[in-house]
Amino acid sequence: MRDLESRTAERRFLFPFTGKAVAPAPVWLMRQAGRYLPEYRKVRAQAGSFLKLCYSPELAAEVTLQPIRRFGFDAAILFSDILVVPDALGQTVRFEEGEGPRLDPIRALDDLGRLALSKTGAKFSLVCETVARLRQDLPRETALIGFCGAPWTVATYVVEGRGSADQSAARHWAYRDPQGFSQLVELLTDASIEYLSGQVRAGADALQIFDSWAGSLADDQFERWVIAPTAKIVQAMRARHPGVPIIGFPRGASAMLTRYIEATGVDGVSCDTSCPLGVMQKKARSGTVVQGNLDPLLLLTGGDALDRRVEEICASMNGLPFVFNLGHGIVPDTPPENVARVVERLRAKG
Ligand code: 1CP
Repeated sequence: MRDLESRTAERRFLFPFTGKAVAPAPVWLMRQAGRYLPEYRKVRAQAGSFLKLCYSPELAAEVTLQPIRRFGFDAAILFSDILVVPDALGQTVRFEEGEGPRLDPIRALDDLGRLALSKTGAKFSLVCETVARLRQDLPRETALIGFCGAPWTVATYVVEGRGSADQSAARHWAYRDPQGFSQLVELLTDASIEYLSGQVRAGADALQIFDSWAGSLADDQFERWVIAPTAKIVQAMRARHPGVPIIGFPRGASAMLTRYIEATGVDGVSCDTSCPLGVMQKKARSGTVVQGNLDPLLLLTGGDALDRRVEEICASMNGLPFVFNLGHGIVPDTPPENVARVVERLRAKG
């Protein structure tokens, strides 16, 4: 793995991570591959199921490349899903059309025996093969971001068996039986370390840890289930792969952002839509790379409202190490023209 300095020379996305602001700001968007693109829907149909798409290196690489070809983003994000980790560990995961993920729930320590790190090899290898293909097929100037779900967020799906409004099944287990729940979180932490390491060995330039449900925890629980496992992942990655930037996305937890940055050791934070621009600016001034935080709904709205907010975000972060992104993922009804419009406007600022 070449060091950050030499990769940075080719890839603008990495500039902010060496402390340098760059104009125009590098840009990529969460869920930049997906259903809003007709070319994605075509490949998705060809693959048959969502997980087959994730485990087909050729097709997964193709859908990762689609938004790069269309919009020329500064970074590609591996096409996969955070639920690949429990699936590879041995939990049954299905994606129902239009309904989201369904897993056979693990509600207590007795069920945990269904999952094992030793089962992950074959499925993790397929994802790493996608990464290796991508590093060959992507333009030299495009960075490649690998990712995993944070152990807490993945645990909410493992325990609930689906997406939920308040993550109560996982939060309840964590209160009722913290020792048992910590065994699940430790298993997911260890699996995530192996998964991310494999992605870096295969050619990922940077990593993002998605903690979409970080905002549902009380502060003492946040310490134990968000901070501690994330810090362990960051430490392990630093030891194995120094110089690979790590971005955390503790969605819904802006009030805990300072603690999160200090205690986990991440290089960057992806800020959600509700994070005030003033808070992002302050974090960037103190040396953390911030990423964010356009409301994905403005990509549906388009027009002046979209342009104004893009301007506001850029003006607020001007001259600070910053990556332009959304505050959460692109929604399926987004007109691709609005995505093109944002990229054009950002580039015009250069
Ligand atoms: O029908 C389809 O094609 C499935 C839609 C879809 C897509 C395009 C899912 C199902 N996952 C993905 C890809 C995906 N998921 C990526 C690929 C890279 C990119 O950004 O382009 C990434 C990084 C994720 C991460 C992910 N999956 C998160 C974290 C980020 C977030 O959005 O909060 C979460 C929570 C998931 C779970 C998941 N996978 C899919 C859905 C619909 C969901 C949400 C389920 C729910 O809570 O209801």
